[in-house]
Amino acid sequence: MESPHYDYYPQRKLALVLAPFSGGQGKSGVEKGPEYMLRQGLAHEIQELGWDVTKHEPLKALPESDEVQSGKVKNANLVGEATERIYRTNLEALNQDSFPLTLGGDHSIAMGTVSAVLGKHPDAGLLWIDAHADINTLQGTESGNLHGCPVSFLLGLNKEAPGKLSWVPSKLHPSKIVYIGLRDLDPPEKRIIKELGIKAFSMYHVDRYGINQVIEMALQHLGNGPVMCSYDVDAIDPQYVPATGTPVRGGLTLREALFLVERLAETGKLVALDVVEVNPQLATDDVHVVDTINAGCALARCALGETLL
Ligand SMILES: [Mn+2]
Repeated sequence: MESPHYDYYPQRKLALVLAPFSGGQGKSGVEKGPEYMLRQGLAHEIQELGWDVTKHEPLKALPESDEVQSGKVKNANLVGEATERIYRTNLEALNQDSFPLTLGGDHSIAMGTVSAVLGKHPDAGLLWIDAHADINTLQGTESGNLHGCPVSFLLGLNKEAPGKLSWVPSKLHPSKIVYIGLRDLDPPEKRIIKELGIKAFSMYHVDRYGINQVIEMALQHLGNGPVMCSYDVDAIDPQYVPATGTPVRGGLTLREALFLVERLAETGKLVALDVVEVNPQLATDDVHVVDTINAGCALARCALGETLL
């Protein structure tokens, strides 16, 4: 493997953005993800890879709960407030030529991180690695949990965004997102993906072509511009990552999961990374916590230049 370089970050500055947020779903504990990954030594490990790391906490003093409920969607104002703060922090980092690494938190935070990348790089492609498509609309969502909806907001599929969610600029074009790892979609989500012609590699495609060809096809689809990766750890099989809110069996092996980000790093085109849905509180024993936190940290390190040789 070629030693990773970063076309957009010759100075190797990195903004570590902590997003301890759980308002996009119903299980508590996912807000502990960043703290656990930091305690594992992640910031230091990233420094060892040659990055100059600054820490950012945009969600300090965030209201604890949402007073207003909008229809069947839960915590619209809270999610709106949190994601807008994350957006501002990430955009500022990008404008200062810092790589934003955002640690979640649930996946609703990607409304902020992806919008920031598209604000800085309007031609950026988005790689969404996940067991779920997270593309439910306000009409389509069964649960009302906004962590299942960020992509629909980014694409502008909701005519009217409730409450404080109205800030989301919806600049993502359907041709600029590619999914990898899908295996648990709601029927309306499958319809949207087909109708919009969104490139999606499910676990079927991983089995059919192998992970190497899947990532090459995904990169080819996104073109030669900058690439952001929003990585939901539930893309990885629960055998390796048990402590996450919505585990689905039959996922990526740990090596496949790490290979994806190793390969992304190798392209030199990576501009931002989210690692989300790490929930140490859902572990049934200490081994589960350790496995999950280790996997989350390894994803970040591999994306930031760690190689096996
Ligand atoms: Mn997700």
